Amino acid sequence: MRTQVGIVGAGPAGLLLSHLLHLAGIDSVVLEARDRPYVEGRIRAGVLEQGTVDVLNETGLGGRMNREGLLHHGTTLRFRGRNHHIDFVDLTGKAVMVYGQHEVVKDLIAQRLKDGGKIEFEAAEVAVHAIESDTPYITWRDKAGQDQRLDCDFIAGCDGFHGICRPAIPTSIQQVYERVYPFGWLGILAKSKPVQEELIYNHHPRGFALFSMRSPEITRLYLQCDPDEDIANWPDDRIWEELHRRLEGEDGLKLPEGEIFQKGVTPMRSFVSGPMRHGRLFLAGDAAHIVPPTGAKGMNLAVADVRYLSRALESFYGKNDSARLAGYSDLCMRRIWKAQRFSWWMTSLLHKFDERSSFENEVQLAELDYVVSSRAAMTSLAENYVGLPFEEQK
Ligand code: RFL
Ligand code: PHB
Repeated sequence: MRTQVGIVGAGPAGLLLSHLLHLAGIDSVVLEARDRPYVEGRIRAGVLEQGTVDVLNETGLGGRMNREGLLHHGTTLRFRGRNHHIDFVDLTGKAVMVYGQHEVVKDLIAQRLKDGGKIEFEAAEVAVHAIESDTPYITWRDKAGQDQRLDCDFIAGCDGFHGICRPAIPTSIQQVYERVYPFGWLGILAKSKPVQEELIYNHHPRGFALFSMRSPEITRLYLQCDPDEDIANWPDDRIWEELHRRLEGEDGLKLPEGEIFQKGVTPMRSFVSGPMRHGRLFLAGDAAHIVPPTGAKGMNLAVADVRYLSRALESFYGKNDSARLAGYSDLCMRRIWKAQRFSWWMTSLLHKFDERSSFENEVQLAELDYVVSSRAAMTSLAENYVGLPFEEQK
């Protein structure tokens, strides 16, 4: 088999890249280790930056998102049992969209298949070869057990944090930056009405909690927990009890309960590996970087990467110009490090750190107080949360 761009991974990065390339007249094939129901049911991110929403709208993918997604004009920081509203639209003129990542993935898969796109699900033992040459190729075993080979001009490694593409880059030229946090998030989906229209980022002496949602009937809730917490230790009653303790307060906020139909624990880390290119292999999304979810940046960064990558490939094929491909990693890194900074800052602002002294805990509360009382500080939070503007590609 032959294509122009071989894409490993059918997450938001790989699927959107394939869609953007198709619109530019560039052929691609996507290879995905899992089956379609698994990929479409994987519950992850929920907040789309304005720039992500724009990309989806501009490329014909906004239909269901605009009907079913929830446009949020602001968010709430909560501490000492009181809500503090941050008005994104007033502060930045922009908003965010609450629309599940798996819904974006469903929309992308439907569109790719409608456009005749090729997605090979259940591709086993995917391996990339000859990435330092002009004739790279990918091998895998298909779901019928047949060995397959895909020859291509370029390979896009969109296979997430645990994928095979990043390890294909020699460690001697890879620079890795990492911070592992001493906690994780226990996340649930529940059939209960959202307690309010906006998300609540809640600081509490027992640990952080986040109230989010997926629809007017479904809430998404998270609790800070140990990174290796065993979900078996968290029967539903215990989860609700802890959520009530952390989220409710003297202002009378009452969290409605409902049937919990999904739960899981995610450890938290910040991770960057660069450069994002080696020879004819380009990394995008979680394959190259991970942020803690507190800033809601992971999927949005994946979208920004492939937006840049598709334009660079367009210049290569359309104008025989490799300059954008050469500049891809540096351009992405500037955005990635700003998102890393913001995600790290939101994480340290809102979580409980056992190693912090009582002095540092008071400084943390003072910072929260400052953020919600200074228009300058709120603007800084808001402009990062709704997403910094895309840089023009030279
Ligand atoms: P993905 O989504 O991990 O997709 C990678 C795909 O590659 C496949 N794969 C392989 N395929 C073939 N061969 C192999 N050897 C393969 N190895 C892996 C995988 O099966 C998968 O289909 O990476 P991508 O596309 O870069 O997308 C990144 C996002 O998924 C991620 O950054 C976000 O989910 C992070 N995130 C959030 N991001 C946001 O923008 N806003 C949020 O509100 C937000 N909340 C979150 C989050 C992530 C969370 N978890 C569970 C990590 C909340 C949570 C709890
Ligand atoms: C979510 O709804 O899953 C969500 C929202 C905001 C975050 C992280 C996750 O910061």
